Amino acid sequence: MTERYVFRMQLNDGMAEEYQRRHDAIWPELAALIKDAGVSDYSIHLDQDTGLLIGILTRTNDHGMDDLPDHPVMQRWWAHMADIMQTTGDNAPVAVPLPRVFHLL
Ligand code: RM4
Repeated sequence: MTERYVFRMQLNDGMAEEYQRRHDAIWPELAALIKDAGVSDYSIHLDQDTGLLIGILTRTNDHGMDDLPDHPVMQRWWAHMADIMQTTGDNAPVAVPLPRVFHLL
């Protein structure tokens, strides 16, 4: 069984090109880490007016996403991204879950 998981993050002003550039060069070890945690079909969309980032992914019910923040590769990626995103202070991006309010199949 899987579920969709949707969350928001916030990009700093003027950083859209840089954010795109860094994600075009996503580290293979980061992609592998995320996939190995049971995540697939992961997209991030950008509101170019406000810098709002919306992450949308599918994850297995027994996903290991909760362990990712402590992983060295994740920690390194977040340190790499911290200058262009809103963070909680320890490099982790502010990431707020967005509950579903509508679904048409
Ligand atoms: C984002 C942010 C997220 C990560 C993606 C790949 O900018 O760092 O935590 O899952 O990149």
